Amino acid sequence: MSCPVTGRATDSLSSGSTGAEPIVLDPLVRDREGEIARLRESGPITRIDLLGAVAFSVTDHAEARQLLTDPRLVKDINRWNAWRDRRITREWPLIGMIDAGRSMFTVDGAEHRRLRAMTAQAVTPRRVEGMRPAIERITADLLDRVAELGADGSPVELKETFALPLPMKVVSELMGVDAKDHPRLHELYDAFFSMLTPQEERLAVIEEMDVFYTRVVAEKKAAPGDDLTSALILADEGGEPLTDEEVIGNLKAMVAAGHETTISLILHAVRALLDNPDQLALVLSGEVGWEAVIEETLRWASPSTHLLMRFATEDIEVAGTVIPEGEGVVMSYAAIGRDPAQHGEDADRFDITRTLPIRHMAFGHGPHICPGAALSRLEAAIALPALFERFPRMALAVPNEEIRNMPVMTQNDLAALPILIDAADR
Ligand code: STR
Repeated sequence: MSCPVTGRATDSLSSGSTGAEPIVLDPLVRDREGEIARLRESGPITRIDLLGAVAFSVTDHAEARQLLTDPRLVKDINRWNAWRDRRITREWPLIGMIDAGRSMFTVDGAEHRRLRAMTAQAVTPRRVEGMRPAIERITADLLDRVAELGADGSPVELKETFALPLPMKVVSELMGVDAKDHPRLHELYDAFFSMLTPQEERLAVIEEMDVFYTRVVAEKKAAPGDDLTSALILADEGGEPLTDEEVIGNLKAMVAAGHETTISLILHAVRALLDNPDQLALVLSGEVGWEAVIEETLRWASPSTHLLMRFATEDIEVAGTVIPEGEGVVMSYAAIGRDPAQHGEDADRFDITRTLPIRHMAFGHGPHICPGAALSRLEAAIALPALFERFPRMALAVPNEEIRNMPVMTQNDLAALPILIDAADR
């Protein structure tokens, strides 16, 4: 069998790591659970092959926690040997995950603190809480549409109708992106993340996103609004405002992150509850709260499968392995969330009755910890109860095993989630 993306043999996909051979990750994600299990078996630090780029994967909670605060690991792609040697170029399908312009996502140290401070200031708990009415309104409107589509008993595709539009509407409202641009943005992000997109097309997509966000920033400069993009333009933390490139980079990062990851959180929570009716009953009766559902989903079905990438600025020894200077390090959050040393021997099980707080790392750790965590939790805490209150007899419209991941290596992205809004005999 050969890989449809690279044309290379994929026989090693199912055999896992043999000795010093890196684990070859499947760009089509045909067996996500199997891949996580193989990573866990060869952790805590193992080598993975991502479409021809070999990197170190961190699979355990303790090592991840340690490395995420280690200043010897940085985001600067110029510290990557493979990039410096031109073994990896813009032709590599995952390049957009690393070479994403100057933003708080791609810099470290004092520069990072400067870029991040203004965003952190802007995404205050008050501002997030202030989004509540908007999120409630958006949720209610989308649910009306779901009800309409499913009224005749036919299946409704919950990703397209609910989980996908919600986060884009919310993050756009926050950042000041116009609703008329949402359909195109959805297409662009689908093409950006899918490993089936020809690389030439992906580079054109990245270019179009840059043009788009450059225009948004220019418009906000001309006519500032009550949005975070305008706040980033106007902020002058210690007399040093952000450059246009930095504003554009931060805007891009926040829309991409706010959109892609929250879809995943909502869809996986719904899927897991519908696949575990006994647990859903505990939630619907009020015995277990939505917070437990959300935190368990983040742990068990981390929206970020592999976070690319950090680079070793010197040899780093961790858990008996040396990560040599210039090598890339990937945080494999999907595996980290399943670490039995952190979550118990049944870590592979979805179980909302775990004691809170569940100390997962789905939002990362250290200086780059997700600045949007509170917003995504709020979105899920509004969307999930609203959905199940509206459709208490909802059920999966296809067997759970038939639900597929998108051909996306870094994100836990479902292709679709068909549901029946009123399955009398669930
Ligand atoms: C996508 C492309 C882009 O224009 C900017 C960014 C920066 C933020 C990244 C985003 C990326 C991909 C998804 C990420 C997000 C930060 C959090 C999110 C990695 C590269 C996660 O999946 C955790």
